[in-house]
Amino acid sequence: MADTIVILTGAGISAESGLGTFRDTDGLWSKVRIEDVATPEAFARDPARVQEFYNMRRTQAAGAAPNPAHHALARLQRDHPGRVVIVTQNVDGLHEAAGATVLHMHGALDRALCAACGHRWPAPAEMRPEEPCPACDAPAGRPDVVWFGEMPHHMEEIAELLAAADLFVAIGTSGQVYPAAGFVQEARLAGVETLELNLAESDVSAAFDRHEIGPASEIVPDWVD
Ligand code: BJW
Repeated sequence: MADTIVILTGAGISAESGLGTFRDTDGLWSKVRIEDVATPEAFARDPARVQEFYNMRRTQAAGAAPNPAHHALARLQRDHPGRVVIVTQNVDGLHEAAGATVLHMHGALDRALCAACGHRWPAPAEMRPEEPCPACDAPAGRPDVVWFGEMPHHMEEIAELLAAADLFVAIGTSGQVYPAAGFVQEARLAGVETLELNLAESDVSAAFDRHEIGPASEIVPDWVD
């Protein structure tokens, strides 16, 4: 095994747990418009619509269980302490449910964030349009997720981890959303080996040294074991 591995996961790793992806046929963005639910402007315009969308997603995630791909990554991390970093764009919590520790670039469905004071707290199952902040009492509670135009989390830490890694692996992500889509280039510039695991070729497959095609529940355990 490579000395240190940085693994980036996307919606594809949770597809076989029953959670829809965003851009596949029948994906979430074919049913709702990004501009209606996944931007700060959408929340300012219609908080009820946005909370309803994320309440639905929170319910779905709470009813989902990790699949063999999540379990395989948790096993890899446990068997190689300090050498496997998992960065996820997913907000579903299935990596943690499998026992892994992950960096959440795009936030988490089970947390709420106060748009007025920045306080974070565990999200109730059903957030209200004017969810009160427990710290400052402003009716400004929103899902603690990263919308378009907002800065993803842990960016400096991820850049340092990528530059110091021996292997970068992207699993189940379409490579259409930045900055995560640029990690493969960052890794290559730093001389890091790159591997993509995906159900199909993605927009950025050609940028990887190697890629394996297949469902995550099969190709991730195969790669780990
Ligand atoms: C399987 C499978 C199976 C299926 N097994 N595989 C540079 C150029 C152009 C634009 C930009 C740029 N830099 C930034 C931008 C703007 C924008 C952007 O990228 N736009 C593009 C659309 C062009 N980026 C941003 O706005 C980001 N912020 C930012 O850059 O900030 C900079 C800044 C600077 C200064 C001040 C302020 C800011 C933020 C992006 C936030 C994305 N948010 C979302 C929603 C999160 C909450 C939620 O979940 O609702 O994140 S959008 C959505 O896309 C979600 C995902 O994490 C993200 C990525 O999607 P993912 O995971 O790749 O899923 P899919 O559906 O696209 O792909 C699924 C894949 O799985 C496919 O490849 C399948 O084949 C595969 N698959 N089944 C294996 N069984």
